Amino acid sequence: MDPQADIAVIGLAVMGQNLILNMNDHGYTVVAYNRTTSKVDEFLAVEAKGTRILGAHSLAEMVAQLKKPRRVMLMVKAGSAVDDFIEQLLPLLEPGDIVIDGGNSLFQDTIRRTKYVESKGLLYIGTGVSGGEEGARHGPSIMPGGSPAAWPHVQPIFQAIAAKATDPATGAQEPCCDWVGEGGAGHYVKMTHNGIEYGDMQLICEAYHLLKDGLGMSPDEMHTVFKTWNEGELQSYLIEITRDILAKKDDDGSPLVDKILDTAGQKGTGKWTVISSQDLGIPITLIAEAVYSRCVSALKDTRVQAAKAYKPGNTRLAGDRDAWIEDIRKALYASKIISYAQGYMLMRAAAQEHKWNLNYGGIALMWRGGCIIRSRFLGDIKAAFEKKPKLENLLFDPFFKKAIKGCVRSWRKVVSGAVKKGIPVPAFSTALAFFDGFRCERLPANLLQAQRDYFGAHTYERVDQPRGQFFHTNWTGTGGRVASGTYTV
Ligand code: 2AM
Repeated sequence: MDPQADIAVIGLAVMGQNLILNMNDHGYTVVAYNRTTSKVDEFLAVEAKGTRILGAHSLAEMVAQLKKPRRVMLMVKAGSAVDDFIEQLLPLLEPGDIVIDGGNSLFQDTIRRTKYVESKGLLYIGTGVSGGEEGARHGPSIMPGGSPAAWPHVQPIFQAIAAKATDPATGAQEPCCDWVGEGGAGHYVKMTHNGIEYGDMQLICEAYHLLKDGLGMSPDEMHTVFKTWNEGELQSYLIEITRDILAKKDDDGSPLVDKILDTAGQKGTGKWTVISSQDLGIPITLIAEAVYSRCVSALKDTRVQAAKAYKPGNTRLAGDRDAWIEDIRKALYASKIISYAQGYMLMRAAAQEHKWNLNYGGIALMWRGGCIIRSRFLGDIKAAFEKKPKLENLLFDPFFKKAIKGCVRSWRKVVSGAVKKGIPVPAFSTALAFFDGFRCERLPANLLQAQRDYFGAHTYERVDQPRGQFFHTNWTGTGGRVASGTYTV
């Protein structure tokens, strides 16, 4: 029998299964394989029953069912499982065949694997897939990168199964999937997406904390606030689920959210984003605070002790409640703009470092639907890059400039109010501190350079001399004349 499958998917955990079912819905014939082959039989007998989905009990059997060029997508645990499968697949595939990794791989691994697979004459794609189980089943956001020559062969499948979102420029429905760039670009953009997701979630949690402890609101009252917010410029999936979470009752009829232990977990993509920002020297302070806030939350037992040692005082914010709610909304909106501006600064720096030609508006459109950070706001970002593809910083776009200016009074009121009352707002306040630093023409780093030169002869540049000339001062009269030379880490 002639090979009839359009694509193979390896890995039958929930994401893999749902992607297969989604591909099947769009008319593609998929062959499914899993290390534990009993899962193939279970899948074919239950979830895939009555579909055209095929199964295989060995990689050779799987490959034999594929049309050429063969497309093999891995939906397995990130890490060594991906490398192991690549090794097993290479002898079974031919030049021109395509290996796709749809897991949450570290972008450096994807850079390495792209080079390795290409060196064997095959093509490689490392792709972010966002949207959780539901997204995978009915339309995820897909962010592919790797070997450019592979893209035309997977584009029809990926764009068919991806979520669709309205392009604000044309009003047309566009797939939330487009080619991101070479090597690890797709996984880098997915990683940044996850970092931004950490930031968005932390911002919402801080708003919730202020409404709860600052204004004494009940979950039902907060449900109404989030419902209203979701009808305006904050409209997004995360605000929407927060609205619904606040309305959810436990079996005894009390709000479920109040019963949930306040310790957050993490799987590491937020951390990777922050590590990459440190490598590139880009201040993504909001995502960093979001990661650290999860770490603080994890110190539950220590916090319980500390709460006894440093008893919090009255946390109620004085003044008109409705005015505070609107101020908190604006502080959240402004902080969110800062977070996305920082995320885009990071992607821009990574693109420069790795020579990726990223399409920033296209990325916003990919995130506009299907994924966890999907929002109306991303349409505004797309529009900003549409107007000016080479926009240096989101904060210079007229729409966002106006938005920030319209929020700044409320933002300061909320951050200072929270500080006075002892309600922690690390993401709101770091966003404001970044904004104030970003728009500060003369920071105190002149003093810092003087300190560095004082103790380490690290030299400094002068305001009255051209850039690139370095000076050293013998500050104490006892040091030598020799500078240690300039270096940047
Ligand atoms: P399994 O069902 O045989 O455990 C999510 O964990 C998916 O990744 C599952 O399909 C799982 O296969 C697969 N997976 C995890 N680690 C693996 C490994 N080291 N080798 C092959 N597949 C692996």
